[in-house]
Amino acid sequence: MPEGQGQGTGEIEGEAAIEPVEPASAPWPDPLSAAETPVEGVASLAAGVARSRGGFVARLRGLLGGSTAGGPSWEEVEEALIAGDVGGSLAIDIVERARARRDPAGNLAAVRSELAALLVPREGDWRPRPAVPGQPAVILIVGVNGTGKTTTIGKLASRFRAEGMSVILAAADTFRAAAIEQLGIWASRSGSTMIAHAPGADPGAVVYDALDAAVARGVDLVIADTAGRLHTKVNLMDELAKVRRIIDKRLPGARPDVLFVLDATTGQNGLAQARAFNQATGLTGIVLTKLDSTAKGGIVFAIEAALAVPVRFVGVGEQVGDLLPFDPETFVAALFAE
Ligand SMILES: Nc1nc2c(ncn2[C@@H]2O[C@H](COP(=O)(O)OP(=O)(O)OP(=O)(O)O)[C@@H](O)[C@H]2O)c(=O)[nH]1
Ligand SMILES: [Mg+2]
Repeated sequence: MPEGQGQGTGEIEGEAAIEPVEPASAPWPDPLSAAETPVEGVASLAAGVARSRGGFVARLRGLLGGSTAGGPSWEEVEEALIAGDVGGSLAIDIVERARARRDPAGNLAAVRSELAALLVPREGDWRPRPAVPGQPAVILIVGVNGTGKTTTIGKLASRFRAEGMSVILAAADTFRAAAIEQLGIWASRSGSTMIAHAPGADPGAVVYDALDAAVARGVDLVIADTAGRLHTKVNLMDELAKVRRIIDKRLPGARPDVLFVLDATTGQNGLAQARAFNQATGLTGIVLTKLDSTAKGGIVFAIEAALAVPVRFVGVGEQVGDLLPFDPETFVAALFAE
């Protein structure tokens, strides 16, 4: 463990010699202090999808928006959808159905409606809930390397702390000491507690201990970080499946949320990733990060259509406030706003 591990972090616990930095007199920070934590850079969805709106959607508008004397070039519409990461076969389907609609509101409206229809219905205002009353709610965060998992956990912890929930962060990315430190900083910022073991420890054991601690203290929510891994590495995917099973073992019937964190700039490979993680862990939701950095927001439609798993949040920046709940109608409206 490097010298100074945990400095400036929240309460840190674990069997493997990570000492609490400041033994807190109260088990939880005053909720007021969490409420006072500035939620910087609160971003709007419209700003977050600005690149996509100016990118593939602007191209669609150019092709379909104006007078369509002689009819639009549907082939180019298909190309624009593919360029926006909607995916090849889906683009063909959308064009076919949009043409068949003969929408009195116009061809752009037809394509917009077909895209919107791909998004899976969901209850609004999602938040983690325990399946068994009295148990903590559990969120397991998974994804390939560098997609924004740990940052998303920090944003989620801040959000739910501000709503008055008590939160434990499980540092189950034991691959690097720096990963534990990074999570510790987010624990401190959000007024959460981190449960960590030493680097190299068994991630399942970290999650098990975090759940134990949550049950013992009546904590509302446990969010587990995991190491980024390539979806093609069988042994690493097996390890993740094991972590998932450990949650069931410690909290039978818990039905944890498993959120797959996808970097929106990844392109169609994101679909293959999502399928592999879904197979290993049974995804219940998706967080699409870095939407601010891409003009290809069409991946949202591709992934929901392929997996029937809802996008729960989108990341639109690096600050704590840059995580927005995903609502299909608002998303489509923001994309197609003039
Ligand atoms: N622009 C932008 N950057 C983001 C967003 N989310 C995360 N990032 C950045 O992406 C980088 C990687 O974020 P991490 O949270 O460390 O990613 P990770 O998935 O935990 O990485 P590993 O643990 O190494 O697999 C950081 O520089 C983050 O600030 C987002 O929504 N928008
Ligand atoms: Mg990480």
